[in-house]
Amino acid sequence: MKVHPKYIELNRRYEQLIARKNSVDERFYNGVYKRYVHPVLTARHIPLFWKYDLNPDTNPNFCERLGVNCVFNSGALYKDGKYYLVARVEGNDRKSFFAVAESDRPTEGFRFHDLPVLLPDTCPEETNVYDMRLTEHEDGWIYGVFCSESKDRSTDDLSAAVAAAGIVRTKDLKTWERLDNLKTLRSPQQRNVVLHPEFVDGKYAFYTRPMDDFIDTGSGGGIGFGLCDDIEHAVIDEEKITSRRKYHTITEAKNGAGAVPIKTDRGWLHIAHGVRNTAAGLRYVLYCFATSLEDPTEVIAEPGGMFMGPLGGERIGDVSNVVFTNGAVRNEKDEIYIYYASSDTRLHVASTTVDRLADYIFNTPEDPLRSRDCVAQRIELINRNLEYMKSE
Ligand code: M1P
Repeated sequence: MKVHPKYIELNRRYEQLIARKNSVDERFYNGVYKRYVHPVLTARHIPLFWKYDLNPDTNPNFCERLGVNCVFNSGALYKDGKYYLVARVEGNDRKSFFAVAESDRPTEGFRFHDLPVLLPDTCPEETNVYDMRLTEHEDGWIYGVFCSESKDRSTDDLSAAVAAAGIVRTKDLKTWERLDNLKTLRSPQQRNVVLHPEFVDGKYAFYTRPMDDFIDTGSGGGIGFGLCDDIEHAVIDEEKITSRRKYHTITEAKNGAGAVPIKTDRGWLHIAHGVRNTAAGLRYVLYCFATSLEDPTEVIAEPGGMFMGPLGGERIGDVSNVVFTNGAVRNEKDEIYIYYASSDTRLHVASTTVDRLADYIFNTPEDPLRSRDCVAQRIELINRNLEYMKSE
């Protein structure tokens, strides 16, 4: 093969990037999870042959033909010793698509499969797709539930859009079968829909995020939950709001499910996202809660405030002041890896264990919802510590 000299240089840099070791970022400590120095996926992780025409006869200047802007919100799966990410890749043309990257290590070495995912074209109106959650369901399939976005044709507003939940399934992350989009009879729009990994009352169970509008959730009260009989033509009649948006909290503007919940002896552990408005625009953070094993709609613990917010360089990107997750995995050592994106630009990893995450969720006090009560809560901790320090 005849190659451009620039290709040789860029390919050497690309291979160095994939081989780069990651390490815990020692500047950060909270006892709950570890952050890492390098992101696990960025636009630089995109193979050169996705962007350049490699033939010097047709590309003598070695110009990018199809650029990629960023790689971020990723579904995640741990299977047979391998870590899989189904990332949201956004081309220079603003359209997002899905691509699978894999590694045998959770924090480094992710390499994209040769081809991105070409979804079966069942929705002619669909313009954009993003944020796939991967659920290894007890029925034997791996499901991908994602946002399917179409133009809202009911108005003249050029940027008006409609968000729905698209559903695909696969056994090998290579061949994808498209099912009908989820229909929620009482909510006009949906984003951040997650399929629960087990049947509930013999039915498929979804966490939903009802919205009146594409950006504003409007009367959508928070994270919903609904059951359906037929996953191939999924319809949810009744959505029960299980985790409400609350005034003057991190979920005041939006409250959406994130990663597929992790089952433990003490309950289902959820890592979700909350959004509040600020003078500088929306701020997205992660937060956690646990639901009962007997009834996954019953919240049994919810620490006050955020679990993770954007830090340092994570604050800056195409949509600044955002951390977002749609994928976390647990391995056989009970380690948990949370794949989170910062500012809609790049994908990072944080690590913890089942025990630590449960300790955080069950032993962090709830948000008392008023400044005065927050101070009282903190004084109680301080007084206990002052007493303890005297006793030493
Ligand atoms: O830009 C921040 C996030 O905005 C949307 O999330 P939500 O529906 O909660 O507002 C999504 O577009 C998400 O991909 C994005 O990261």
